Amino acid sequence: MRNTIDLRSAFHARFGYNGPAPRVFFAPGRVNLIGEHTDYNDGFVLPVALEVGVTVLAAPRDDRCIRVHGLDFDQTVEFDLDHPGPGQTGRWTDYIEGVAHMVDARVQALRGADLLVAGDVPRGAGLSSSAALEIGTGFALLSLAGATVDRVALALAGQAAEHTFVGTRCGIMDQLVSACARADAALLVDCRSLAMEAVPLPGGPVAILVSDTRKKHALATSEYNTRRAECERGVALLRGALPRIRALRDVTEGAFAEHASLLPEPLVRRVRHVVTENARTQSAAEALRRGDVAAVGALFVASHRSLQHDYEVSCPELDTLVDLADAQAGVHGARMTGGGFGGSTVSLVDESALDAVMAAVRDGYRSRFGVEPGFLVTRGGEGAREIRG
Ligand code: GAF
Repeated sequence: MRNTIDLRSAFHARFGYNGPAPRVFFAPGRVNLIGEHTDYNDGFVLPVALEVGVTVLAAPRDDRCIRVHGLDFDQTVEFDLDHPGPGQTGRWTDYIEGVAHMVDARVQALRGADLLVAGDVPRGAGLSSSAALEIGTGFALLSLAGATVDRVALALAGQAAEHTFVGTRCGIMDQLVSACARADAALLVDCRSLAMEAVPLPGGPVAILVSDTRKKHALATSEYNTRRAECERGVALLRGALPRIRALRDVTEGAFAEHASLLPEPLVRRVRHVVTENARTQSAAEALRRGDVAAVGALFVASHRSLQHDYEVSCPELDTLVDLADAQAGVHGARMTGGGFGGSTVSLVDESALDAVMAAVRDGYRSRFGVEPGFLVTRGGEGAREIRG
């Protein structure tokens, strides 16, 4: 989280503000342990909130205008809650304007506000700085309006904002973990019922290492929407033999094996990824509950190969980080995390081996791509909250 003393003085300077101290809110980014591209198939995911995220300073206004200053972009933008813009401008403010309108539509009583937002999630690393922006600003606006923050409803508002104002047909994982995560735990989410379980992380001797390719995921939005459409087409074709299925979540590994011939290339591989990834995610949650880190690591490795060859959302940079990590002593397993086409990997690493693993991965990656990867170690952060004092 950014230093709130610095942010308060930036708030006063930017808005020429002399009222009572602005309130401070924080929402985290995330790293997904396993369950990739399963959320929009009504499946299971197992993400962890990070300790880094987006900090929002907020003071109410007497009108219905939202004035927002992005410290990282050095840009101030204004919009009016009563006259929504068209959205999809491609600017960072689409997320904020989108969530403000979605939240306003639900509670009907938002006040205008001055907002200052500042992040410390590495940008473009696929760690959901956008979901943190949506959840942090939505949380702030609801709190200023005196409304009770229903965290699941807030996550759904963030997802709706992304569909409408940004144009990505994302699932619910990123917003839900940013809003609802518990410290030191992964969040097992059933993305159909939205039932959640905090599964304690091994902690102590095992760390979660995030390695950033520093490659921007340029194709992410168009390819993401294509994958989602392929899954929907897969469901439609499988319904010929399995009329009761509503989503790929309803297809068991046995049913898939029996009816795979109904699916042409590449749909057969797309569906195989989702069906097997759902099973892996539930197995990983079970293994985590019994503290079996080796079993979780083996599932990471299988998940990555499935994303690489069947779902085809990896890239040479992600594959290299995974292969380098998997070759090191003390690494239980590594995989790409998030939407893919760049972004980051996640590895389970013995605490005692962390420095050696980072050094070996850094050297190997730099000698192939000429850039150093970024690293971040997390113990599992907490969901969105107001920071008092
Ligand atoms: C992105 C999306 F926003 C998530 O909803 C999820 O689908 C993820 O890609 C892939 O698992 O982060």
